[in-house]
Amino acid sequence: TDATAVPPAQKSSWTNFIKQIASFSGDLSSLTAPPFILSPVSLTEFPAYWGERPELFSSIAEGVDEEDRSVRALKWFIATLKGQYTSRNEKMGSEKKPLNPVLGELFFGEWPETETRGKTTLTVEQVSHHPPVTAYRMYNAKSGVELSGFSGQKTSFSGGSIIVKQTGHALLTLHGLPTGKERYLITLPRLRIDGLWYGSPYTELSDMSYIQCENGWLSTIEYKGKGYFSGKPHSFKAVLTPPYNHPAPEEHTHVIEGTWHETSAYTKASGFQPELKPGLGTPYFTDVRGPKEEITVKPESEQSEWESRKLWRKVADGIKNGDYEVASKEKTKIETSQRQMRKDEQAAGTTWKLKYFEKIPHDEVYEHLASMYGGQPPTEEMYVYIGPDAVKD
Ligand code: CLR
Repeated sequence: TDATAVPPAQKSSWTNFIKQIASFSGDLSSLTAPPFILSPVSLTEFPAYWGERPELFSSIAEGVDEEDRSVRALKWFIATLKGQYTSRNEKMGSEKKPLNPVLGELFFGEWPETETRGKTTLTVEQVSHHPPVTAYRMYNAKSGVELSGFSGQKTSFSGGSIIVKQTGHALLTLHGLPTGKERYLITLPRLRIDGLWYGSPYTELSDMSYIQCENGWLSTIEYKGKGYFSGKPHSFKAVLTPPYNHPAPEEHTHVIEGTWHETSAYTKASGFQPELKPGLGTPYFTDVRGPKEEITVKPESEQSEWESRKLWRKVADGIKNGDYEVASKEKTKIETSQRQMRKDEQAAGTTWKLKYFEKIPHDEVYEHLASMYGGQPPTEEMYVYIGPDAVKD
């Protein structure tokens, strides 16, 4: 096959890169990729995808009961997938290799307050360099909706595709409901990076992910690509089921099908929210064909040296301008200074101190919620947000 999207001068280096990937499993970030596939954006910016539908996020707390809030949590989650998994293709022509964050790298931003919603803020910190792990916290004080979590990847190669198992989880907490707080565990789908031979990688999702509310409502989301149940790429089917002791489970089971990058709709009429019945009222459960709202970030002149865009500016400019010599020289500078910091720490018998998060080896909330649907792994670590506006309740 001809790697049509690969610039002629980079063909052999692309073939080499693919071969490296194929004979390798673990942390892709350390592999050297040809310039055409490099993205000028660091992985610390990726948690911003969670916030690009700010109205859907803050309005989760407006649900009238547990069922309504679970529906809203599912709707917001599905609506973030397009940004998470197809936006590089839209912006840069294909999936690309993001910049590999340094330990301690930070990313901040917000979605400003409007008439219909309060301000949502995002704090991201790179909490491990090898393997890369990113911790994040997103918070809307007005509605009391908070998302916190961490993200890592385990990669392998199979049938010509990169398989990415996401590690980590997210917790969605609704603070200050009349009934107290309500927590949801969100797990993450598996990725398959296809299109490698052609030099135009794209992401498809597979397997399942879950949104388990502590009051028993559970969304099970199944992902399929081309050639599976709908034959369309980026397809999913989500089933929201009530707690085991619910008096009318059948009428309160919600089934939604569609594509996460375009539209989805109820395929089984639910007794609840009759306006969402197929063919009635609002036709779609999610419709993300319209624009999303990107995060607002302070100008670099006001950022610290540790903030992602400022830290990587020269590398990013090199990549964008096609000046890969500059990009690689600047990248080496950053890496050398990181190595020196690690050496100095070792000599002094200290370790790097996280600024906004604290690592806990076992997350009891995760354990409790994962046990409700038999989620794996049975236990997991967590990075708890300890910034100035941490919510204590
Ligand atoms: C990071 C966490 C986000 C969702 C997300 C989307 C795309 C993923 C990314 C995560 C991790 C890094 C990733 C990327 C797609 C490609 C890239 C797996 C999971 C790898 C490292 C790059 C492979 C290189 C090819 C493009 C050649 O919430």
